[in-house]
Amino acid sequence: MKKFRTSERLVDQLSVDQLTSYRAWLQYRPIGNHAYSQEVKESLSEIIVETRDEVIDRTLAEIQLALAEMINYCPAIHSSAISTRGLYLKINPDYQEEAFTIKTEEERLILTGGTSRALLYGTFHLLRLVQQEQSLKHLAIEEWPKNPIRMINHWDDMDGSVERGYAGRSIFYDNYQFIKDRQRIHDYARLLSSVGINAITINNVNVHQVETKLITDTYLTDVKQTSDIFKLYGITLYLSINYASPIEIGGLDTADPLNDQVREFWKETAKHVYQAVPELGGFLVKADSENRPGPFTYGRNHAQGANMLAEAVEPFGGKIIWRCFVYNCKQDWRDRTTDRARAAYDHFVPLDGKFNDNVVLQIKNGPMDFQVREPVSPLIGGLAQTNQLLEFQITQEYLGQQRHLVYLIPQWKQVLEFDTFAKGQGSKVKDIVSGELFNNHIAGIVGVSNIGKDLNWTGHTIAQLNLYGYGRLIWNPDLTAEQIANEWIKLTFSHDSKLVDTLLSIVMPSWEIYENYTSPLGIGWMVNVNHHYGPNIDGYEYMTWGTYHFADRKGIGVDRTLKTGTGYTGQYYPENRDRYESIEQCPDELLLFFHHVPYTHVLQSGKTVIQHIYDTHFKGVEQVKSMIKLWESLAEFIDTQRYQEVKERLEHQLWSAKEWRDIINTYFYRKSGIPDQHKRTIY
Ligand code: GCV
Repeated sequence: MKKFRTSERLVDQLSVDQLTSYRAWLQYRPIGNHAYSQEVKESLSEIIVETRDEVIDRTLAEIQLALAEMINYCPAIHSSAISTRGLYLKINPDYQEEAFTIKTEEERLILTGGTSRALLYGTFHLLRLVQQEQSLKHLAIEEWPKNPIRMINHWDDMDGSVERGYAGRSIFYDNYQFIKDRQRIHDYARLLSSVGINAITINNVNVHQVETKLITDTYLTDVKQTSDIFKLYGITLYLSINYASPIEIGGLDTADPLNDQVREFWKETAKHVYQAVPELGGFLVKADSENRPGPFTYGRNHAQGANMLAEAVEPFGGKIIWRCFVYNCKQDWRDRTTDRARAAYDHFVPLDGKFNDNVVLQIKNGPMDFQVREPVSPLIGGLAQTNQLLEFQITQEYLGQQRHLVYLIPQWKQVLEFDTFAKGQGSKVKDIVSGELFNNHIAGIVGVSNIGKDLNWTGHTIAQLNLYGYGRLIWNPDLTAEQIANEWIKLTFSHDSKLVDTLLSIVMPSWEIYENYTSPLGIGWMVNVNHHYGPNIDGYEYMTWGTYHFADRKGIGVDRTLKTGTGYTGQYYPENRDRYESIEQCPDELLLFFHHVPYTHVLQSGKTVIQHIYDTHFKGVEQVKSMIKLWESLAEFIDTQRYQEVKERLEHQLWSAKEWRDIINTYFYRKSGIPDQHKRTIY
């Protein structure tokens, strides 16, 4: 048995520590506890499986690999039982497609799934239990995913770069070609399926000239070969397309969705693409957004644009995923009436109910753009008759770009638990995007990838947790952030209680710590233009992007109220509208998103806005210092490579946090003239 199933060449080149980084949460560390190892050997002494297909073959290979590594035992595979023990894999068509149960029945373990994909998920679940040394003696597990679509979007370009990628270059492309050695993709597909991901787009939503040809013969063979790899792991491939393809590759002079030739172009193109890749999930479209083409050019609306494409892919069971990130990126900063936060709702709510059944709208979690703190997009809950997907960003564009340690699940939990009141109290985001509340045909969650060619996939080792956690959370949004981190730590490092507790105390508050030393009270941005890293308070203040803080000598914040502001609060159902509209009731952490207030305004916490800014920024830096101390106390538990890599990033994080602290505090001290009550150093 190979030591680890990745490319031989890669294994040969890697040191033990490097391989450990590469394995991420699929470590399959040898189990030292002899009694437990014996228990596993007995429960899984053989594997009985009646039917075989390519996904089941992967499943079986995974069990054999994992057990060989963890307990030095390789169970035989039989098509019928030859003893009273062992793991029985069964498919039960009465189960939901992706549901599985794992039950201990006498001496045997029965893993039953709706499809072979469910067996794969069940197997990874079981192997997680084994790595965490949990007893297999009385299992009665029932699992099914809350979200039907659990997707990753790659923002990879074919030159090999990754837009907003902080973990190296693309694992798919280099120099406008698909990378021929596809082992990395295999290993990635395996990692994704281990946490239940079932869909992926492999190219950037900003579809440039060359990528437009992904739907042509130039690249379709490569697309098919890539899709075949993901298919082995139950993952459906989608492509991002260029709305202007009829012009760019079809020789037409228009992309008007109501033009017959355009409609014909898309029908023929879809037919051709599906001949090459019959299992393709469909197309993802960013239209009329950030200089991308779209139906607005022709005076058409987004339902007309999306439905035209939907008709083209419909005969092949395809879906059109249509992004709602549509706003005016050429706004005049002098114009206080236009509010970017309003845009998605204003564009799409009037079209509710007008989209075809195989169209699904993809909505970012907040109304702006993945800031450290934003309210939940009012479009979620605002659309009652339209399929929708929620979009998170796993890559940390505005959250420290994988140089800062930030655990994102606590933020996403708040989004999923948010009560929209769309159908009265209890209309939570998690039940809307799962399709349950409005009975949607297509539903689920999408996350923008945080991986690249870096050996540890994510640049920052701890950013592996965000990918792991994303998969686990969208499978079951009721898992707590702490449960997810706890699992990941045990799988990735060890279950020594000091290690687990210490690492938990590092990751759990990390989002709040990042917020403490960066942009305060929901105002967002304050980053450098274009690359979005590091503090630059006025970076976007006089630009066209619609992201302003309006700080002057008296106060700060954007008035988005109905009474005196942009009226954005009116996009929420009354309970939330009234809470956000009122300065007294608006939660402190979102105050500056909704209100323009004087620096002396007293928050619900009892502090003034200015003192809050000073206090959180001084505190944030001290918190990063504590994180470093905690990490240093783990040196003996962690291999040198992962330990050092994280330590170096934490040290950089401290430097960067100090920059943020001093620049923000100094800026607001100079603007307001109000000194810090505690007389700390401000420049
Ligand atoms: C892929 C933000 C990012 C862009 C990204 C865009 C989007 O504006 O900065 O890099 O483009 O969102 O989500 O389409």
